[in-house]
Amino acid sequence: MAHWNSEKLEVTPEKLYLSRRKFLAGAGILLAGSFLASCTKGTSGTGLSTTTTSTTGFCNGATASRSTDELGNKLTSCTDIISYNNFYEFSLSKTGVASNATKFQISPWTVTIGGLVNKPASYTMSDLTAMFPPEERIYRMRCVEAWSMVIPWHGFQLSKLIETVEPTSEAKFVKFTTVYNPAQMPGQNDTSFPWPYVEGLRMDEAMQELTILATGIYGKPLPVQDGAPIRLVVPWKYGFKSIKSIVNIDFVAEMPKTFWPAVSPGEYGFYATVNPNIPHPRWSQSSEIRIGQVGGRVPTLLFNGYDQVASMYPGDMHQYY
Ligand SMILES: Nc1nc2c(c(=O)[nH]1)N[C@H]1C(S)=C(S)[C@@H](COP(=O)(O)O)O[C@H]1N2
Ligand SMILES: [Mo]
Repeated sequence: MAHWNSEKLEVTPEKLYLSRRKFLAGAGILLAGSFLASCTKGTSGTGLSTTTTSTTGFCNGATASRSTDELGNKLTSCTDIISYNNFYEFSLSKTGVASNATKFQISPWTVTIGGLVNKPASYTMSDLTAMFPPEERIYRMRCVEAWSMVIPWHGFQLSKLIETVEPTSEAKFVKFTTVYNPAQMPGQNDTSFPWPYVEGLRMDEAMQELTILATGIYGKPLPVQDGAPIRLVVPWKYGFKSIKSIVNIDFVAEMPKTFWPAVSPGEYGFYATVNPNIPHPRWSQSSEIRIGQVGGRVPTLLFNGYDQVASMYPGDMHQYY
């Protein structure tokens, strides 16, 4: 049983979306612009607390240094974080990701860093954790579809990794790519999506001290459903920017073509900064449902409450949606 409030999210229910998509595919008119959001959200009260093989035991001994974030918001439970996910490579259903991810191989894993850098490099996960010992970061995560969590990540500042590869002066953006492995990621066999998932940041956003590469939650190694073994976390942007299971980081001169703007142009922008005053074309962004929290919606904060990033976004905020 879902234990957060059952108030309707202002989005198309997932089942409706899926049947509509099937219909469109059957009719041979699968329009890129017709997809629902990166975080299709059912409201049917399906069981977050249902235990599956893929989540059993994971949360035993989960630890965090505090029980709230810096604004006093309670941490989302470990169980909710690992059983309610967006990861289209495994499933379009939030509660189906974990069970479809059990056979995914995360070892060995190499992250290859290249493009406009003086010192391109390939690092294994043990290289990375040796070079950059993980620290805890408690961040709010706000999905573009108006739900949110408060997550105690473990990881390291992306800026530290960037400094080791020495980007050249031509490098203006950082492009991140998820692994392409259709044999182990069933969703990648759906060729109507432009796999692999790609994301990007402007160089100053990538260097911002809040931006991390996460390798754990609640003091445990990241489970596959949350983006194992390594994923980006950019807390002042909508959740779809925080790309999972990264294998490539490339420094580029032009703004990369990223997954959701490619799938659904006009709906999602490159910047995707959280902004309660700029609605999605189909729903308001002024409030959100905090997963696991009883008692109604909470207001959405500009930059998801991370005001320290404001100076990176001068002028009309519409250009940063
Ligand atoms: N590769 C990849 N990364 C992804 C996604 C995805 O489908 N594939 N979904 C994104 C979206 S829409 C959200 S809201 C967050 C969800 O992260 P979580 O499942 O760990 O809460 O991951 C983001 N990263
Ligand atoms: Mo999302």
